[in-house]
Amino acid sequence: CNVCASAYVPAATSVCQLDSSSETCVGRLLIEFSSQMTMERVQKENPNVTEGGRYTPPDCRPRWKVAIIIPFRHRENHLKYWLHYLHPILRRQKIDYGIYIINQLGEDTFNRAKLLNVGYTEALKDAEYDCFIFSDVDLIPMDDRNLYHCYDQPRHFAIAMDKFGFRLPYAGYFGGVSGLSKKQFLKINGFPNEYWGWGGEDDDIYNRITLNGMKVSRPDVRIGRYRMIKHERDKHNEPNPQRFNKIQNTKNTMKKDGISSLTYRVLQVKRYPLYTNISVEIGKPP
Ligand code: BGN
Repeated sequence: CNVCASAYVPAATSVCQLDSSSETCVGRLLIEFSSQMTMERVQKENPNVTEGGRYTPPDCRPRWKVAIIIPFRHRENHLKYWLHYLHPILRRQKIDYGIYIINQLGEDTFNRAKLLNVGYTEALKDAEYDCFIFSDVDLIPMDDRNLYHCYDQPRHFAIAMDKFGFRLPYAGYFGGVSGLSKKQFLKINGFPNEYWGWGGEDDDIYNRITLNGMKVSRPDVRIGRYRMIKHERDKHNEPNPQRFNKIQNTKNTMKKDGISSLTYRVLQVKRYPLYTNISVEIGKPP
């Protein structure tokens, strides 16, 4: 009936709230990494996730559209656990999201922050995201009240990791899992591209935030708890000896080094059921 169809106006659904329906947050979670995990199992557990790792809550209007960006190389086993735990958590949180794995091709020195800049840029080619959450692949939240969306100020989520005795290792720590709205991200010219190897890039991002008049927002310490999957030190990600110097210079470097100066080459975009995998060449240290 065409007449009926055109006359039908769907009722405006309400803005997502955590107490608004049956499946809601449960609080503290049991997180362990000893059981065998397979991608097939995780796929069966998450039939509502659509191709490329996308999900939208069916019963409410989400405030944010969130791209979750994971810098990656050779951590397939960690990724299975991450997807196994995070998809159900994000669904309970009623987040509208997409998962982007940014895979650094080749064996040159790893560059986490540059991969995060690539993730920001590539995700925006997919959809109009207005919130970006940057997560390491080995960090699993232990409480689903730690909400994966954006806030008035740049957010630091991973504030109480098991390896640091469930507290911040230092007041300005911004590592592990963090989130910025598109506006916040652009205000700091994105992240630095020039930190090759381990360490300091998160401190540089923290500096960018405070130098631009923002401050970091954090969850309650009882809620921002994380388990890290234990692993050996990665190859080709040695501690960067330049990091001590570089973090002293953020004020001078941030204007030219960032999303404004990003160059890279995408070699492959592959959409899997639970995530989108973007393989990139990002060059090597000068
Ligand atoms: C800091 C690192 C961070 C890292 C944390 C936690 C540096 C810069 C020179 C002091 N910063 O020391 O990148 O996330 O430890 O491991 O090394």
